[in-house]
Amino acid sequence: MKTKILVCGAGGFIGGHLVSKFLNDKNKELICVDIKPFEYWFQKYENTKNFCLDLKDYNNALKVTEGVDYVFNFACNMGGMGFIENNKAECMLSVLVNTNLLRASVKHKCKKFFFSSSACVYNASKQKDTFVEGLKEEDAYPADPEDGYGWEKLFSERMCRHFSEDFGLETRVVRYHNIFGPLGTFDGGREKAPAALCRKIIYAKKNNQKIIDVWGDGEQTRSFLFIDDCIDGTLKVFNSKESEVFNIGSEEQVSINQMIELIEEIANYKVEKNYQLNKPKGVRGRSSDNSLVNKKVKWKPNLTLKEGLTKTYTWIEKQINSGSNIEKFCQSNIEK
Ligand code: GDC
Repeated sequence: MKTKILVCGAGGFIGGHLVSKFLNDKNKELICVDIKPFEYWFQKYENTKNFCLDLKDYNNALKVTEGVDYVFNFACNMGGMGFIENNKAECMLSVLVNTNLLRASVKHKCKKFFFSSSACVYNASKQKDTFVEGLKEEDAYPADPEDGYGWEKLFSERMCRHFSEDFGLETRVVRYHNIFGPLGTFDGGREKAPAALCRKIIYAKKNNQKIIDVWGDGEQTRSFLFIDDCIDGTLKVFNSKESEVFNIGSEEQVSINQMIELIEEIANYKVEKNYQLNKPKGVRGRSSDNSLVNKKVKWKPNLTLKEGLTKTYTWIEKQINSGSNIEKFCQSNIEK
C-alpha cells in the first residue's frame, strides 16, 4: 500500500518544492491542492493528482482528505511585507483553511497533520532593534504578533495543539523565517525582500540604471532561509517524535543593506539606494534561534545566505530574460 500524502498549497512556493522532493518515491501517492488555477502553479506534475479547489469550503477539505495518511498544510493567502500589511483581513481568512483541514483530518482519521506557521507570530517587543537576539520559540508569548497575518498563524498553531490534545490528531508545526529561493514569487506585490531586491538589481543592470528603490532605511535586519534547507527542516520535524513548535530559520542575521551588497557582488553591479521610508517595513530586527530544533531534531541550515542568493538570482534573471509570466497571480478571495 502506498502512503497517501496531501499537500495543500501545492501550487505555491514551499508546497511545490515539497511535492518535487516526494516525487521520486514510488511508495508515495501525492494529492496536490491549490486555489490558484493550474497555469499559475509554480510546479505542477503529471504523476500527481491535482485539484484546483478553495479549502475555505469545508466540503472541499472533506473531499481531498478522504483516505489520506499525512496532511501538509501550506495553503494560505500570504506574501511579503507589501502584501500582509495591506491585506490583513484576507490573511486572517486563511484560518478557515486550517480549521477545515483539521476537522476533515479528524473525521477521516488522518495519521499526521503539518501546519506551516511563521516568524510573524513573535512578540513585537522582542523585535524593536536591529541585530536582535535570535527569537526562541518561547518568545511568541505573551502574544503580540504581527497584526492580521501573525495573529492568524498563532491562532492556527494553537488550534493544532488542541486538536491534538482533544481529538488525538498528531500534529507538527514549524515557524518559517523568510524562506526564499527559485520557483517563488519575485514580482507582482507578494514578493519578499530577497527576491524583490534580486529583481531590482537585475533590472537595473539590464537597463543600465544606477539607482534602486529600497523600502525603509536599509538598516532593518532579518535572517533568510534557503528553500532546500527549509524542506530538509520541514521533513526532519515532520518525521521526528517531537510535537512542539519549532523555528525553521537561519541564524545569519543581516541588514537589508548588507543583503543588497551580497546581491551586488553576485550581479557584479553596484547600485545606489533610494530609501522609501513610507513603504511597509515590518519589525526592526528579526532572526531565528535554532538551539531547540538543533537539539531535539538535529536540524540546522547548510547553505549560507550568499549561496542561496546566488541560486535565486540566477533563476530570477533567467525568468526575466525569458519574459516568463510566472508571477502574475494576485487574486482577492472576497467578492466585493
Ligand atoms: O517582505 P519582507 O521580506 O518580509 O521584508 C523584509 C524587510 O525588507 C522589510 O523591512 C522591508 O521593508 C524590506 N524591504 C526593502 N526593500 C522590497 O523591495 C524591499 N520588497 C520587500 N518585500 N521588502 C523590502 C515576512 C512576511 C512573510 C513571512 C516572513 C517570516 O516579513 O512578510 O509573510 O511570514 O516574514 O519571517 P518580512 O521579513 O518583514
